[in-house]
Amino acid sequence: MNSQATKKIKTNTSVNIWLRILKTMFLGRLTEERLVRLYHQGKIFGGVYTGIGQEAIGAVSAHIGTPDDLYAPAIRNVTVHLGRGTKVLDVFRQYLGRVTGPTRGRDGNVHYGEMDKGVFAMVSHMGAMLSVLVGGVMARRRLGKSTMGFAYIGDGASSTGDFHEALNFASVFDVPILFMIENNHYAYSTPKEFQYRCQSLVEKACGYGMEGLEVDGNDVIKLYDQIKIILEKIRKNNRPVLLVCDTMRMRGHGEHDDASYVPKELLLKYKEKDPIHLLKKHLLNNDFACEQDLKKLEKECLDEINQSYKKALSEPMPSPDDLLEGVYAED
Ligand SMILES: Cc1ncc(C[n+]2csc(CCOP(=O)(O)OP(=O)(O)O)c2C)c(N)n1
Ligand SMILES: [Mg+2]
Repeated sequence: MNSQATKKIKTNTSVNIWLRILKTMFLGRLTEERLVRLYHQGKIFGGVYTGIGQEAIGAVSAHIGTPDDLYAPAIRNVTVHLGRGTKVLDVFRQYLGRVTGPTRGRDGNVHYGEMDKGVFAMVSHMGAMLSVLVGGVMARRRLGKSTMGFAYIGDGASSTGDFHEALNFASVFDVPILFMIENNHYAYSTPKEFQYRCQSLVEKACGYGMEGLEVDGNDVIKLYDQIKIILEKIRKNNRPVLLVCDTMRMRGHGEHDDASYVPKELLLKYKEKDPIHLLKKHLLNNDFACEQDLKKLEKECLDEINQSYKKALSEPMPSPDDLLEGVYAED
């Protein structure tokens, strides 16, 4: 018998949530790896923009919110959708343009959301979702809910006017939002040195009179502990907070981009800090799980992906007759 199987598995109050986060990261990673293959086989009509290497930020924050909270994911946040309960099946339906999917085949990649799970569909303009989220959180709170918001943006998006307006407005009007910058060092091919001249993006928080913090965005344990503390403060004080998460985009901007402009050493450094690898190591080294458990979990995720892909493929595309339905406001 393998020595791992005989090890006594320990537990603490956080192990269950870490395992749920790991499952979301497995699902996100394996789904996106499949989408990458499908894209290069010419089976996806639109673009494929992945969050491979950045899964932890979305997965941790999705699992930590309450059902009343609102989320505004960006292009790399499949783990926000999956963590809030979207089925892998719906992700494949979306990318394969199926009429059964979240946008009924109107869109073929990231512009989908699930309002019943508190997740906005994104618009592509960098930073534009931030004010939508601020408004959404304010509206829900006026209806008597204790909603707070989770916003995700890139280092590049932090240079936009929309970023400035939304953070300033949220601070002035005490809107409880966790603004997370996923600093993956590149905005398309623009390296961070050409994006900002402050030492760290966290310095921007001070200009809005809000608290700003930095965290390793690939380390689930640190992220979870830090976000938990921040959320308690946000809910208590009704104040927004800026959290800068260091991470790395492990593929090109999209699958049409080979990212040849990114130094190999930088990618190697972050490969060692892969969020899934780090969490698995933590669980195994502390005997919170054994190899077999983790392999089983990963296999279950892969099975779900295989079945979902097959099912989505068997479903119809939208009919040209009603393709404009829902595109323009109806009478
Ligand atoms: C206002 C605006 N300008 C340009 C673009 C084109 N564009 C899409 S993503 C992107 C780079 C985004 O970089 P970053 O914010 O760092 O996010 P990342 O892709 O690294 O996650 C650009 C320039 C856009 N969508 N919106
Ligand atoms: Mg970036």
